Amino acid sequence: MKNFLSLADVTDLDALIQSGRDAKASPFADQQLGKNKTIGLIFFNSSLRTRLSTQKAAQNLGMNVMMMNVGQDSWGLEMEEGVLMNGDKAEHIREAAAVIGRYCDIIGIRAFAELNDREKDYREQVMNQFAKYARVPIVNLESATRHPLQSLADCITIEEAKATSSLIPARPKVVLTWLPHFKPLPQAVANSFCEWMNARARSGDVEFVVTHPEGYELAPEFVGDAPVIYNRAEAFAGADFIYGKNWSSYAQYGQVLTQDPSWAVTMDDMNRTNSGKFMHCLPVRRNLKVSDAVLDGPQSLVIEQAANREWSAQAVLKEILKTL
Ligand code: SN0
Repeated sequence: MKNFLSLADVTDLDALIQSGRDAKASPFADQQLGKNKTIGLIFFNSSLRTRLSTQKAAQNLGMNVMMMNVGQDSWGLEMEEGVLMNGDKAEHIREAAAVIGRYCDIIGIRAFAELNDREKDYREQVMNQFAKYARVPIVNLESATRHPLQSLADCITIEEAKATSSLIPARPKVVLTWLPHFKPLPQAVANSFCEWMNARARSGDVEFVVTHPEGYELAPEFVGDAPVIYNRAEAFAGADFIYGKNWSSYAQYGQVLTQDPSWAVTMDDMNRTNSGKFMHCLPVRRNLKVSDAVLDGPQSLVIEQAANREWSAQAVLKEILKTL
C-alpha cells in the first residue's frame, strides 16, 4: 500500500480486516517491521481516538512517533499555489510537506471539511497537497470527505460481532441513520461508512441501507447503490446494526436543516430492530443524538469500536511499512 487516503488504496479488504483482527490477537508480532521508522501525525483539528490509537499502533509496530498541531505548534500553512503570502499564514505547504517528509517515513494527516465551499472541500486540497509534496506515504486521519481508518475499524467491529454472536446472521442488515445536532458537522464519517459498506454489500458480507430526513442526501458518489429510506421506522425494522452519525447537508452545503429530536436513537428504536447493536464513531453527545440507555446498554458497541481503531491503524501501517 503506497498511501491510505480512501478505500481505493485497499487491494484486498477481507485480508485487511483479518490483519486488524490478527493484530488485536497478537499486538507485538511485527515489532521489527517499524524499527527505526518514524511516523509524523499532523493535526489541523481536535482528536482523541485517532491520535492515541494511531500512536499506539505505530508503537506496537516498533515505530517512533512525532505529533504536531498545525496553527498551534507550527506556522499556519498556506495551501493555495501562486498566492502572495501577505496574510496570516507564514509557511507554504510546498516547504512544510517537503520538510516533514524528510523527517518522517509516513505522515498521517487530519484536516476536516471547512463546510464553507463544497467544491473546495470535495477537492481534498490538504490531503492532495501533502501527497504531492511530502514524497512519503500519507495516511488519512479524517479528511474533508472521508475517514477510512474509522470505516476499517467499523468493518472489523461488525465482523467480530458476527463471529461472537449467534444472533447475528452471516449477511446482517446494517443501517446508517442520521442523528440530530445543532452544529454543522462534516459528512466524512458517513461518506466513508457508505463507501466501505457498499463494498461489503457487493461482496455479500452485509445488507446496507441509509436513512435520513429529506435534504440530508449524501454525495451520490458515496451513497452509490445503497437504498435511501426516508421512513426511519421502516429502515430500522429487522436491523442487526444501527450506525448513528450526524452530518450537515450536502445539497445546501454545510447547513443544519433540522434538529428534529425524533431522529435521536432511543431504546424504543433499538427494540424495533433484530436485537440490533448500536455503533457510533464517537465523540457522541449523550441524549442529544443517542439516549444514555442505548449507550450504556448491552447493545452498544461504541467502546469496542473505538478500541478497534488501534487495530485498523495497525493493519494499515503494516501494509505501508511492508513497501518501505
Ligand atoms: C467530527 C466529525 O467529523 O463529525 C469527528 C468525528 C470522528 N465530529 C465532531 O466534530 C463532533 C463535534 C461536536 O461538537 O459534537
